[in-house]
Parts: sequence; structure tokens; C-alpha cells
Amino acid sequence: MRSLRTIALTAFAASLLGAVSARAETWNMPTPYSEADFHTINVRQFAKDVEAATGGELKIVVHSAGSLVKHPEIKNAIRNGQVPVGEFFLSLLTNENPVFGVDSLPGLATNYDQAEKLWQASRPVIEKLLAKQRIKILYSVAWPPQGFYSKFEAATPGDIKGLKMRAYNALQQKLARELGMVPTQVEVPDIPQAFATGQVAAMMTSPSTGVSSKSWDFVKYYYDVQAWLPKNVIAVNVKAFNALSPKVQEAVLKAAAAAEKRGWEMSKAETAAKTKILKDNGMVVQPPSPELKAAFAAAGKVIVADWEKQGGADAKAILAAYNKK
Ligand code: PCA
Repeated sequence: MRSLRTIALTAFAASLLGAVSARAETWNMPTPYSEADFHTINVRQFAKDVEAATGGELKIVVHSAGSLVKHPEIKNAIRNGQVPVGEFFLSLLTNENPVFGVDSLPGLATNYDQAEKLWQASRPVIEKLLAKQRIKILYSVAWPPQGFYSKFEAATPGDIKGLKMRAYNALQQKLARELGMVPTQVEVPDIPQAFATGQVAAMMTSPSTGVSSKSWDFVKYYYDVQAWLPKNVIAVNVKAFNALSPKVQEAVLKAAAAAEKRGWEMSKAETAAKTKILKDNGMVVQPPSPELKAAFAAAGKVIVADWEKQGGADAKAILAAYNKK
């Protein structure tokens, strides 16, 4: 009798222990960019904050630079529950729905204030669309304004005609074509190789990505076009999130809100600091000539008008909310 009772008690204690340890969870998190990238630094701080706030109940293990999941697959990996959380470039999804490209429209929001307003105006629509894929955004951070990098001097629009341009989404491909260039999709880790092999001779990206890919090794000119400020999102699989205890969910959301705020501040500070590094490494850093600027603006107008048409009611709602603020 006695020993049976002991066994029962031991089993009961073990089940309690089991329940406690089952609650400690490890999440693998794929991200697209290198360790030195400010987005990755911010993600690592977010993971640390979550672990500290939950007393280790949720540990997020960051796998940067596409090492666990390649960038074009990260969104679907979250959707399918292959990974519970990850980071991706929002406008990479432009092919699925034009609305995801709202932050990559040339000339629509070209400084941090406008980019922040556009994020607030578009967030509800983007959240609604991603919810259909069982994906929930935790936070989103903008890249610095996008500028034009070229192997050759680009004083006039004629100078860039025929150049092969590295593109990171469908809207950029379209922009390249509007300007008479030939686009090729290339992910960030492959940029140096694409230039070295002559696959591309130009690109549009931030000073941050210019520095992280050591652009001075393969291009000479940087034109500070300030065309748009695209964003990354950090997102979770809804089922994985709902499986967390309410206390842990709250800690994640709180850390995410802090990461969003911190990330935008980091981004602002990056802009000047990284532009200076381009210059210090011998690149010619300058504003675009009035002619080049006008060509980008004209191409941008065409792209925004097409986008509005293709984006339908959702696009209209975003623009109405953006213009109201
Ligand atoms: N860097 C990333 C996205 C935008 C940016 O500034 C890239 O070039 O792909």
C-alpha cells in the first residue's frame, strides 16, 4: 500500500515538473541580414529582452544571414509553422499583393516622418492580409532612405540607360525598366559576387547595405536619391504565439514595442554614419543632379499610379489614411 502511494506521489510530482519544463520554450528565428547589420543587432536585443522578461521561459535563438532559412523562404516558413518567428523584407511580398509594396513606392514617403506616418496608415491593412496567412507582425523597422549606387558616373538619365541593376523586389525591377536599366533579383549576401562577375553594375539600397557589402570594392558613385524607406518585419506564426502563456505573450509584445522604437532610432542614426563610411572609403557621395532626380521622380509617378490601380480598395484606404495625417 505504502509503496503504491509513494509511486503515485512520485508520478504526480514528475508530471508537475514535466508541466513546468514543458513551458520553457526555444524558438529558432531565421533572419536575412548579417550580424553587423543594425536590424540584426536590434533583433538580438529583442531576443535578449524576451528571455530576461520571461525568466528564460521563452528563448529565441537568432540565425542570421539566411543561415537557417534563405530570405525568399522565410515568410512561408513562418506561415507553415516550420519556424515560429522570423524576419523578412516586407516589400519582397509585392508579387503576392501590391499592398505589401507600399513602403517601396518611389517618392511617396521619403523621410522618417513620412515613413512612420505611412507605416501607421498601412499597418492595419498589412496586418489583416498577413492574418489570413496565420502570421502576426511583432514589429517593423525602416531602412535608411534608398540611394543609387553605380560603377559609372550618372550625371544624366542617359548615363544609366542600359545598365544592369540589382533589384530586391518587383517594384524595383519596374523602376529599373522605367529608367531604361535591366533588372536582376539579387539577395544581399550575393551582392559583392554579382558585381564582381559583371552580373550587375548598379543598385538601389541604403547606406547601411552599401557599407555591409563593402560597396567601395565594386562601385565608385553613390547618389543620395532618398527615394523611399522600405521596412523589415519581425513576425510570428499565430498558432505558435497563441500557444504561449498570456504572461509570455505580454512580455513578447512589450519587447517588440521597445524593439520597434529602438530600431527606428538606430535607423536614423545609421543614415549619416554609414554615408560617411562610404565617403571615407573613397566613394563619390553626392546628391543626384536635377536631371537625374527628375527622371527618378517621373518614373516614380508611373509606378505609384500603376500601384494604386492594382492595389484596389486596400491601396486606396492606405493612401486616404496616409494623406489625412
Ligand atoms: N537593404 C536591403 C533592403 C533595403 C536595404 O536598404 C537590401 O538591399 O536588400
